[in-house]
Amino acid sequence: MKKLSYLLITAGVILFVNVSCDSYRDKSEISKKPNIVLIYFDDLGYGDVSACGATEISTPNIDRLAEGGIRFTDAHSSSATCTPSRYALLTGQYPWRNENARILSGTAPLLIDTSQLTLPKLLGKAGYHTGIVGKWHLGLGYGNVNWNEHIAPGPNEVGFDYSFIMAATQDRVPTVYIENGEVCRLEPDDPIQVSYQSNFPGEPTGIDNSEMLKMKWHHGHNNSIVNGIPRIGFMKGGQSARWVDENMADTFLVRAQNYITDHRDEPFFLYYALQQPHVPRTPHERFIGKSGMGPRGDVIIEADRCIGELIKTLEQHNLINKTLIIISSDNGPVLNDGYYDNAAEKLGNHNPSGPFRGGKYSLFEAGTRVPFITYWRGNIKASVSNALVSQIDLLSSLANLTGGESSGQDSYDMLDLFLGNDTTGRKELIMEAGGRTAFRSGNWVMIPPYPGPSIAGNVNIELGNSDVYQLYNLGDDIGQQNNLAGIRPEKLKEMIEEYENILNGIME
Ligand code: NG6
Ligand code: CA
Repeated sequence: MKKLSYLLITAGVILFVNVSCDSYRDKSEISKKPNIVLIYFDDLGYGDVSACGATEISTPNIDRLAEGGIRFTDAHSSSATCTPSRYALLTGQYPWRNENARILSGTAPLLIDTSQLTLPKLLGKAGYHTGIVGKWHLGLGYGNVNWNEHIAPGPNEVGFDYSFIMAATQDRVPTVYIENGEVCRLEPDDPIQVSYQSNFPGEPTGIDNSEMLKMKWHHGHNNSIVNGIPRIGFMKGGQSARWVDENMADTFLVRAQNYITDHRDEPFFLYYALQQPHVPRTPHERFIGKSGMGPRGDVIIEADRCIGELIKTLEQHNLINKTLIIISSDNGPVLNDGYYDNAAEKLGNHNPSGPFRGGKYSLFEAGTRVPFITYWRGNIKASVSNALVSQIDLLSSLANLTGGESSGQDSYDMLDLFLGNDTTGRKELIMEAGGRTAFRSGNWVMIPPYPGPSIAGNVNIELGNSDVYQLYNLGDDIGQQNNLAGIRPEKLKEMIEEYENILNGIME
């Protein structure tokens, strides 16, 4: 009996020691994991950031991160528009693999399958608390959701523990904030109705009620009027829930700051998806006139200031050395994207596309070449990298950083590059714009022939369409002016083969 109880006690002690060691080890490993803050702009061009060469506008807070971290000069979003880029960012999968990954309406169903691996899911499994604050634009529910009930599936069902979002874009209805699937400040006696087909009888529209507008529409954007701004889509009700555009930057900032404060004692991942400088550009009055370039410049300054405030919050909680900050944009820039806001008229010498051709919607370089900065005080050494980088690689790279599961297919583990321990970038990349794709390999870009206008008239951007193949060598032609397809047939053939192999799933 004595022997037995001795044995039991010994076993118990061993068990106890093992359990406590294990839990200690888990805890210490988790506490070594940095927080991750992903700051994602909407339509910010490479040339819109002073650290990336802009001289007519000043973005001191982004610049501080760029100068103390790694500034990538050849980084790409996966698409020249929003939804596909965000899809790729969160799933690590090329958007052209999913034919529904196109600019979504405000009533579109959730684009990401709830069984798919996502960045927040893998970070959640690796011990992180995960939150999104800002623009979603990846669809909600099963389409045409009832906005007056719990809205699901959405961000919370694809891995985010916390969400405070706008459903689609600032110019699309419904113009309300949604927190963890519930429309904020909604009164039950004033339910929300949304349609992208037809107006609700008696509701004013941009076409019929121009006297109510404080911002005039140029193309599209002439459906329901909210806050004096005509939108895409029709909406009725939910008066108390409607956002005030001029307060949106502050609203998202405060939510993002609160998220950091609430989760300061555990590893967290915050996806801070800024709405600027997408249309409608509505700076708070504190920022009106600050850029001298009209609302587009003013909201870039506003967003830069928000980033400064967010960094202060991290500093106040002593988290700045424990946080990897990544800044980028979902696609290239556009000036007139549907409203008269003087973006083109007041541009002066500013060039939002930097030295690159095209812009948002374009297969040319400025469609997807965007600012990209990694910053981790005390851990990343300041440098500038010319390596070819894609946002699609964040998923596998952050999986490596945090010990999480990675996807393998399109997303490569480039952690060493992102942290400055290696200088080797991607070899190749497929860019997407409105369902069209182009191919990058080394310094070479190949754009297959596509029908359609070469310039999108309304937005005045060269789309990259042509009757013939285009082949550019960015090594000595960064502005894509010399089509070499005719004089380098062997290179063109090689590029087409490599491109088709990837499209057809034949990997090297
Ligand atoms: C386009 C809108 C544009 C913008 C874009 C989405 C019109 C005429 N144009 O259809 O204003 O909302 O969609 O931008 O409606 S994105 O950055 O979210 O992809
Ligand atoms: Ca965008």
